[in-house]
Amino acid sequence: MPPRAAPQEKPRENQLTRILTAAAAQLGPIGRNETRASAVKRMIQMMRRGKERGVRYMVFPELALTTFFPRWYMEDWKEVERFFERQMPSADVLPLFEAAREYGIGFYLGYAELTDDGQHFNTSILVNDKGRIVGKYRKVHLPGHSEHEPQRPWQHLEKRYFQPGDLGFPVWRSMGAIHGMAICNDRRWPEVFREMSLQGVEVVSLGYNTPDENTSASEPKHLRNFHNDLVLQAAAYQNSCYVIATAKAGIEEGVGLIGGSLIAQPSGEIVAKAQTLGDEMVVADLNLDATRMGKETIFNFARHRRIEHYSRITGQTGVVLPPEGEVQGDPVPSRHAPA
Ligand code: CDV
Repeated sequence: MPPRAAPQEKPRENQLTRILTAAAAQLGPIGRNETRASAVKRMIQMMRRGKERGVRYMVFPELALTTFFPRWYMEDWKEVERFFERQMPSADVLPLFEAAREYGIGFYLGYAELTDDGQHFNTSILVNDKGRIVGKYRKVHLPGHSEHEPQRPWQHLEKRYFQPGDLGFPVWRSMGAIHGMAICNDRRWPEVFREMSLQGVEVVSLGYNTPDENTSASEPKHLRNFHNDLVLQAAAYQNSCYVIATAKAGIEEGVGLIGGSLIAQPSGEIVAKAQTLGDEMVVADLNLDATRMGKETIFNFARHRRIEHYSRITGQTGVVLPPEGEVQGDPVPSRHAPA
């Protein structure tokens, strides 16, 4: 029998042609009395450093302009709304947009949005390297509670202060990539990433404020960072995309926030991770063409998804248990039974 020819290695097309140098721009704590202008100044400092390192896109945290105010119960909505933005960019935030244009660096920014008709959202925007807003996302999965729970050491009142997002999970073409956005708790929900990857997403940006302790149930502290890595890496792998996740970190108004900002690549591996709990930039070259392998093979959705079996995903929220009682199954014939 003639020897079998070695399989020809397919040439890799467009190798290293689409690189987006990106950064997770982690912020250390922002105090209750810190001004937006001060937070913006810190972000611009990072942008300047990003420029020196060849960064073209930066991701800032969730609610990046103020302290994480849902930790306090406030009855007076005037007090609450002091943490919200009525326009974007406001005069305080405009310098960040100008820096983006000057340095040619696009960014993701999380903030509390108050609309003209009085709606409150936990929002992020995608701003391109010319300083223009190209996309907006409003957080869908709001964690926490809506009433004061005095037994907790601090509150998590996102369900009180925000409405669930009403924009779904769009994606946008910008800066040579297909971008999607999510915010904090969204990362724990695989549907979020699948919605975006069904639109071909290549880069998902996500900001977060995650306390280092679970105040609703007892849980070892180390799990907070473990679960962060776990869901972000799984999302990157199962959707063959990059995930840039950026924390607000450190002790903020007495509450510890996990850091661990990271960039995960389509293999699910972490390519860069924060070392500190302060202002820190984590940089990586995103090879956008590296998202194709997974999208064309094991996660080729058009070939492999079986939507006829997925109706519960959109038709049901809570768990519906099977009927009570153990299923008996058919009797198995015994080897020792008389013939
Ligand atoms: N800001 C958040 O959404 N925080 C949640 C906490 C409350 C668990 C998170 O998922 O990290």
